[in-house]
Amino acid sequence: MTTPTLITIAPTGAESAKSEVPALPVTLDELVSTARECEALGAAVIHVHIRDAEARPTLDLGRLRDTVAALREQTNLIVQLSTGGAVSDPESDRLRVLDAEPDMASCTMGTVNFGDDVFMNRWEFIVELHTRMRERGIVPEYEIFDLGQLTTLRRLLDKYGPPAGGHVHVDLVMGVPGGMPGTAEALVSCLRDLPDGATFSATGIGRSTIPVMLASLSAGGHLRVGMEDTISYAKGQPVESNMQLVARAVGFARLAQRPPMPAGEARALLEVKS
Ligand code: KMH
Ligand code: ZN
Repeated sequence: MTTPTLITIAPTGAESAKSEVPALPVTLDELVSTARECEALGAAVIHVHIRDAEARPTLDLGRLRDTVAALREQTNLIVQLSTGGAVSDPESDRLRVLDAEPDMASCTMGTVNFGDDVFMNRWEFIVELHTRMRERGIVPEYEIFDLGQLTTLRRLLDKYGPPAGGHVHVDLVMGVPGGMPGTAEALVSCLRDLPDGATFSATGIGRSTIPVMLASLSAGGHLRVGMEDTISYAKGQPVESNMQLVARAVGFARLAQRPPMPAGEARALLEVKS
């Protein structure tokens, strides 16, 4: 039996500037229309970073609430808010993201060098995020930037119990300068340390996008794609839209005989409340 592929779209991120990447969706209208088109192509989850009126990354709670409401109203996608934000965001703002009551939220399992910056995720902060999500029924996606962060995840689950819903889903974010490389070998070495029963998706930053996608499909994993992670479609060819990336992922998934997973099935798999 084939396992369908859960496809997550990460359309915006916090790193690229709209002035340099004009196709980046930064307004609520742009985000919602991107979400609708990606859903029609086969995405089931949307990983959301939002921007302010000047297209700068923001964790403004009012905007986050409006975004969750609009995506719920106009799509059937599972709405996952980023608690990672931008590297400069304080912990208090990142925790407050949960007040927007998304279906899911990201929860990164450790500090990592992030290009020239540092993406800080202290143990106490991780515990606080995990605990608050458990209390509120928000399903985490545990973000793993390096192999040792899977050890942190196992420690977290051992000490503080399973996440809301009980199912553990991780996303391997590969190829960040400072994290694990975006290679098949690195992906395979992560598999051994996944918690029992966990599912995983993977995304490869920049030029590691395609190798990671193919490795994940081969290893029974799922896919995250989008302009948060990839702004070149091929060498010298900027990404035209998030839909272009989802369409490519769907094509690879179908070739692997693992068609896109419908959102309803994804909700059941991830134990997201309907
Ligand atoms: N923007 C990165 C510093 C997440 O969304 O949880 C962190 C990030 C991870 O994107
Ligand atoms: Zn993110």
